[in-house]
Amino acid sequence: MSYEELMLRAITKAEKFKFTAKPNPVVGAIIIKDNEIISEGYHEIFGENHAEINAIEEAKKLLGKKFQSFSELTLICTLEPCSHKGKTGSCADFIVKTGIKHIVIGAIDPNPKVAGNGIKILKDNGILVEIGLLKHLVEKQNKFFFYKHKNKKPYITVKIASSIDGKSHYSGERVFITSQSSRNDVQKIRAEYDAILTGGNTLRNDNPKMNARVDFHTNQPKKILLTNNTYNEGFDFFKNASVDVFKINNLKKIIDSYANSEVCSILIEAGPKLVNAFLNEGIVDELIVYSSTKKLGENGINWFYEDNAIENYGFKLESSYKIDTDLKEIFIKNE
Ligand code: AOF
Ligand code: ZN
Repeated sequence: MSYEELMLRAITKAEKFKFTAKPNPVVGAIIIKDNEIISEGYHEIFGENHAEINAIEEAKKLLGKKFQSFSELTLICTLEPCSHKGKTGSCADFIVKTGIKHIVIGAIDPNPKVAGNGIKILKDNGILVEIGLLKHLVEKQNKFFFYKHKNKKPYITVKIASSIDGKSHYSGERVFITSQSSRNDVQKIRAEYDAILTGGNTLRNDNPKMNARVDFHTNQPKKILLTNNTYNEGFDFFKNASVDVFKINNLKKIIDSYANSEVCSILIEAGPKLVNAFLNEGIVDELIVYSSTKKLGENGINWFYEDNAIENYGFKLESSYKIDTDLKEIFIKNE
């Protein structure tokens, strides 16, 4: 296998751990001798071993059997090995100690704690380092992680469900507008995000749980509540969850306060007032609209006040497809 084929294998197999590694990036590492794979490792679970450590531990079991010294081996890893002593220790230092002499890296880690420092440790210790193989795939695979560090803010998506006449709900009442299949789709989207944000009105009207109810293992999103009123922690939203609560004033500041946290992406599920306030601030990157064929009529509350509000907020349609009789449209900020 060529280095490129091996890198592709590491990227592909790392993807399996997307929901249990988040908000960390998924990372894969493969150790080879000449053209033979000696071992593989992945960052499987948030807070646990990084990919390189898993690969090295596996290789150690074969020392003296399949190879005589780590200096005979090449390590291929999708992301730059970390330099910081985070939850599990520095991968770069760990690699140096093994005596590996050749490393092929996909993308440089954009986390300011690492950002080239891992590569420096490797090079300073006489390791031959090649950088950038299939970099774009690694960046795409960890879209939220790269976005957060590049833009110093998490990726923000707003999700709304609309009736055919553009309404959100009846005043103070919970209604299900879209089909069960669309609502299942929302659960999967929740699982992809690091945090879910809602407002006090939605909390009081709907008593939503806002967790990801999916049939696979996922790290549950953290929760964020924006409210100017007193609230009661008896709401389902607070059950088994860590919740950050903010007063609604400077939305941009609230989002920016996550720049140095582990949160790389936030899904906003709120009512028209808060959703429009976020869109007005220009800090939303993506808008997902589920539209049903149901009509709410005159007593329904409008999502938007203009017909072409979404375009006026600067979004363009990225994709559109049917879910049962509903329509799911994804809009991306036009930059
Ligand atoms: C690696 N290999 O497999 C991963 C890396 O909190 P920690 O200690 O788990 O560190 C998380 C950070 O480490 C994460 O933000 C990213 O910069 C890097 N991820 N690095 O060498 C890995 N998952
Ligand atoms: Zn590491």
